[in-house]
Amino acid sequence: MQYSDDAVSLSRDEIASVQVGLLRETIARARRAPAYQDRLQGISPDDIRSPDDVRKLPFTSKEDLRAGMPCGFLAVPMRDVVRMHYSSGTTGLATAVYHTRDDLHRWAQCVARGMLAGGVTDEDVFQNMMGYGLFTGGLGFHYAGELIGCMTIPAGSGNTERQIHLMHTFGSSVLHIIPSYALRVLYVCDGEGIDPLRELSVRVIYVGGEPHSDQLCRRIEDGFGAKVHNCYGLSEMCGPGVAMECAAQQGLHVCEDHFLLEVLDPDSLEPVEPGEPGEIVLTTLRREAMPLIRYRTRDIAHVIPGDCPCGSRHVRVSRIEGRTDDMLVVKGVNVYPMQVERALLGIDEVGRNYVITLDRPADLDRMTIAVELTQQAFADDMRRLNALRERIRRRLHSELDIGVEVELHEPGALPVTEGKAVRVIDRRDQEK
Ligand code: DLL
Repeated sequence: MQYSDDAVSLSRDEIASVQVGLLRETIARARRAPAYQDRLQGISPDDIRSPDDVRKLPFTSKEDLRAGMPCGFLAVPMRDVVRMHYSSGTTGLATAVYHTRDDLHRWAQCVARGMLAGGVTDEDVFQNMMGYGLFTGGLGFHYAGELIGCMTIPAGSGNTERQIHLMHTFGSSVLHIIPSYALRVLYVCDGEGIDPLRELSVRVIYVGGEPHSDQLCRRIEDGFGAKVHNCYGLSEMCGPGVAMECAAQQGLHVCEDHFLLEVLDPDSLEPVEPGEPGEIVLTTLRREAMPLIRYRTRDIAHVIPGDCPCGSRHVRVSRIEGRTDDMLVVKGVNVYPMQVERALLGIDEVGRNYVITLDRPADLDRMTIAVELTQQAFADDMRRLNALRERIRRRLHSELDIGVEVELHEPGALPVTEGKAVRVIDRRDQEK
């Protein structure tokens, strides 16, 4: 029988009432963790009468998790823990996240909900091209694929030729992959003379785990002839599956019966209006081993106002627009790496990879953007290459409001990672 999920059809009122009940339980459970005993003093589950009452609770930060390592946030006896993951997130020292058996099952349900919303069924062959191991990307989707009943191929990341061979041989129809790595796969297909549109059967691709632009998703869609769905998550909540894009591709639905979302101004910590960007702050509603209250993700996104045509009333968020900690201040101007990607990938001649380097010669900030071109563009004569460099430079200038240096490279020249891409090298501190 096809796996299904009733919670997806909850009304707004039902979601609010489920959240109040679960938030009360979460407070009671979190109190068992040493790190929350003091913080939650004086707060009673009865103080929660609406989801907005979450604002009566204290925040939790990555620094708090680090200070509580290894077991300060553990709310169950260790014998109830069946797995741990270990995450550095995007920056900094790693922290442990623990799961009970039920936590793992509910995590699989969240991811499965998103996969169903993208049209995945038990007839699909699902190739999971994310790292298995301490990183949550691989195992997080693996059990969801099996829950739905897909033939699930635990391909892991890397070994691109073998990945393509698997897709070809087993007719993989659904992929889960880091977005920058998806472009690499297309590049290798090209080199091997494989046309993904004719020779592969991919129809749905889940991407996530790192910031990426709409333009990048459209390139992956065109390359594979498939629909790309964005999936957001972080190890501290579980991993992938906190919010996923449905077939309408108009934002990511948060699993609101598992996570309570706030979008706050990162300075005032007051809620922003729907449509306005702010920091995503999340409270787990069902997690047993490690409930987290008002966890400050540092990810920036906005709530998408209005109803989604897919029918789900679970709130939608935009793609991640940046992080409060990846903002670069260059020549006094705030710059997010995502703006660079957006500008570059709107240019046809630009290939699949770019790297931003910052240094400070003669005490002045300099931003250099190394860009790989497509094979065809790179083969052009010097005059046309110079004109192209100037066009890219101007495009970046108007997007970022600062002058930048542009270097053009041949395809494959810049370093690639099979995990999360490293896009920014900031050498300014070393030059003080
Ligand atoms: O990256 C979980 C995940 C794996 C999500 C696979 C989706 C797919 P962490 O390693 O703890 O967990 O890193 C979490 O990655 O706070 C974001 O900054 C970033 N991130 C995750 N998904 C997206 C996305 C996993 N779809 C951190 N878009 C988060 C942009 C993302 N950034």
